[in-house]
Amino acid sequence: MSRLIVVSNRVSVTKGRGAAGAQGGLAVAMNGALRKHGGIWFGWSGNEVARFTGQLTMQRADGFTTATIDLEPHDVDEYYNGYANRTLWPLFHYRIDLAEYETEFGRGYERVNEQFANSLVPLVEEEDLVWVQDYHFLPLGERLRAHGLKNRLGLFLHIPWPPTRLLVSLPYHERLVRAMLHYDVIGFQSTEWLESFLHYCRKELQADVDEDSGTVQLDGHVAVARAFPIGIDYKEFMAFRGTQTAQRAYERLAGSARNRSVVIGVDRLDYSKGLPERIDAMERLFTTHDDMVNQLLYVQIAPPSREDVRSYQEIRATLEQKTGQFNGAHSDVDLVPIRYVNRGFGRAELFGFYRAARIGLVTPMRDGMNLVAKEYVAAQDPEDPGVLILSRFAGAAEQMSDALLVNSHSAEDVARALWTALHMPVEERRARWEKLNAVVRDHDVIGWAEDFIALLAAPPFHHM
Ligand code: GDG
Repeated sequence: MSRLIVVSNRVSVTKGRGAAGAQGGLAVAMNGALRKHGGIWFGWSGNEVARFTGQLTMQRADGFTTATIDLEPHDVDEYYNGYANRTLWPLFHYRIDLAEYETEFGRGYERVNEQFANSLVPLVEEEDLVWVQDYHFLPLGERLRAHGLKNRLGLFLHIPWPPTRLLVSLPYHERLVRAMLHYDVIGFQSTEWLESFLHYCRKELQADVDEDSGTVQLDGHVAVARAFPIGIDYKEFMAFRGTQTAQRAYERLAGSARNRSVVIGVDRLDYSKGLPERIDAMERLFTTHDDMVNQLLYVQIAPPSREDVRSYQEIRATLEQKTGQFNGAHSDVDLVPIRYVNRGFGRAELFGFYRAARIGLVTPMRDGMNLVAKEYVAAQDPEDPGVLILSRFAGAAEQMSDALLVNSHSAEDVARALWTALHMPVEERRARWEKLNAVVRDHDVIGWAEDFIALLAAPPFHHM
């Protein structure tokens, strides 16, 4: 079996499956795959140094090695806060109004990709499989080839792929996508993103595209693009069931709701997640139906993220203002309808909160997949499950058609779904939940990683 080299912006070692760990599914999946295959997890240390040296910090983890490098502050600004989070993230989430096109960001991004390639190449052995994660490293495959690497190179994109008409607004978009085609395997979360990518390659690059196999040929390179919908670590998550921490969290939320039905949202504080729009939907529901304040409690957990980026500071201010206004208008002396919580919780606690909620409100404006939808389903009581309201603009909607699928842009539509969910009979809730749960259970993150690695290891080489 070939060794595995994983590359991602940050590296995260878990203490083994089922540990109380605060890490998400991706860390668990990468740790699992690396333990199985042996190899190296390579990324940025998270540290800044005055002068870039490319020096590697190697550490032995359980069954594999981590290798990290430090970056200079202006690299972090231009590559990470800049090109990754102020250019690509908004553009790929269809927010060209927020995308910032700065030459310096692009230069920093290319520079850091080159630094990564430089430091990584000496670590790679002949038969190793190299698996690169996400939008931070779209051109890394091409950089590695430029250093003469002949290994199998794979890329998985965790976020959406934008429509061609939006992508062409990015300066040097052709160069970026051409560079991507040096990977052998390119994975997307859903067939929608995959199709957008293939469309771009055909239309803008005049590549030879075979839609059925996902094969893209250009200048003698052959890349295979496929959808690999990511999942949660179902077993790890289910291990929280019946734990004291989960039970206590459940009781704390259910008890304090005082007979109101709990609606829960759990999201990084990000403009792609549709958080202000949720309050608009609540507003619609509360103004069209009397007495909602006695029936619904909406709990939104929203740990801040990317606080150095202005659009994130703005979305936070907007949300604070809207929540305050809503609560001011609809509260009573002894009842507040929205609890907006600006911090993170442990995963066991999240399990308890999900279970206490009659409705899971997952309404991003755009999302690669969305794992909260899957966690919410997994945490439900099979006898008395809650209802998932899911945006049709999340990658997860392709697999989770038994949720109440909504247009997250329409306050009316989301308000209607909230009403329907609140009144849904237990038989229908069970029937929907059983199908959703089967999807979440049978397509977990372990299988996702295995499927990707199998394709990366399988097809013949085409390099010239
Ligand atoms: C990207 C893509 C894709 C949230 N709050 C807390 C907490 N979380 C955890 C959730 C969930 C994870 O963070 C969020 O995952 P999502 O999938 O919802 O979203 P992104 O962070 O935007 O992730 C996304 C994903 O990559 C994987 O490919 O699905 O589309 O955007 O696991 O539970 N975890 C803890 N406390 C919190 O307060 N412990």
